[in-house]
Amino acid sequence: MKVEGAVLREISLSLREFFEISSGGRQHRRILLLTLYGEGHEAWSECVAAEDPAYSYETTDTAWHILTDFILPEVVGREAETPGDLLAPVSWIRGHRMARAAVEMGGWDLAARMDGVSLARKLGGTRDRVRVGVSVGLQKRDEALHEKVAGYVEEGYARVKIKIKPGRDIEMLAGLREAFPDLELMADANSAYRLADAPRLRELDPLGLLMLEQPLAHHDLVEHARLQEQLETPVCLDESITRPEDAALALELGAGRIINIKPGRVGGLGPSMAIHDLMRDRGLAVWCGGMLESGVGRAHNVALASLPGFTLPGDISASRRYWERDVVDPEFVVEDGHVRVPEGPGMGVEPDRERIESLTQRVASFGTT
Ligand code: OSB
Ligand code: MG
Repeated sequence: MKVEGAVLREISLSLREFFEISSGGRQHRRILLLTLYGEGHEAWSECVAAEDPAYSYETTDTAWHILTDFILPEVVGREAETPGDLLAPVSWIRGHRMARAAVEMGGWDLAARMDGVSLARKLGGTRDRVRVGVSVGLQKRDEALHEKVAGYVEEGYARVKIKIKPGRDIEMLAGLREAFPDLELMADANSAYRLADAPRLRELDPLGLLMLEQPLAHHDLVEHARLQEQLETPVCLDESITRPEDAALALELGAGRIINIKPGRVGGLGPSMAIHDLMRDRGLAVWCGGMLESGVGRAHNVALASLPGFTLPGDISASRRYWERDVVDPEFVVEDGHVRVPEGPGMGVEPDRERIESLTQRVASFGTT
């Protein structure tokens, strides 16, 4: 495949609701959308870097810098065998996987369009709809949390994930469990704890959580293994896993039993599938995480989640959970706890070019577009 041109745009989108995790909150998103032109097709992808360097060291601005100053000038105009090979000329760049992933994922959308198949089919997806959950940000009061969760249960989400931090954890979750005894419930700490908190985290065990996501710092794989030894609740890794090699090491150490795969975090769909395969070979479950994406990123996530090893509901919620109006048509909807996997060519939903144009804050173009 040859990428003849590329356009990188930053769009501004406001979340319908403030979203808070242990490291801080956000209302507005500054999202990078990438369009690749080649072989008579137009392919789309999204960079999941956030506004601040809390979840990852990458930000919207570092990704813009790495993409426009280093990656896109090298990738545009070159021939490549596979989407992953598009990045071969910039393999010397250290880290910056979210920036890299945007190009790789655009490459997959292009490859699927060249074959005239859906992205899900191109990746080897086997489902026509995927089970989905919702991620609920920290709420100041339990009443607000219960109300929010009740609303999502009403909308049919297959599981609910609750953000926690010290001071908003055991008692809050125990109250929620009492109110929703049969709900598929899990918690995500976004690295808010230390191994010394193990005795406290053990109090989660009686609550029957599906899993505890990323309790400790991203580098603390050995500490996660020590924690998992003391917990019945399965530990799920998110921030800790940025490469297939991290996943292999985590399994070797026993640092967790589940992995949340976010293609942006691990450098794209190729590495995501490698982690999926590694886990599946060992009979372990993965699920697809989210980064408050627009519909473009969500379309890629849905395609990935259609692979057979994604046996747990993903953080893939309806467009309405995030935005007053999404930037793709049709928007994503949740029915009976599932999102339908688009069947059209490539990511299978149409970018709303007029709306994207009206939300655009800056543009950089490369090659023939
Ligand atoms: O840790 O999974 C996370 C959002 C931003 C950054 C990190 C995380 C999240 C979420 C939201 O939990 C998932 C979604 O997009 O719905
Ligand atoms: Mg997480």
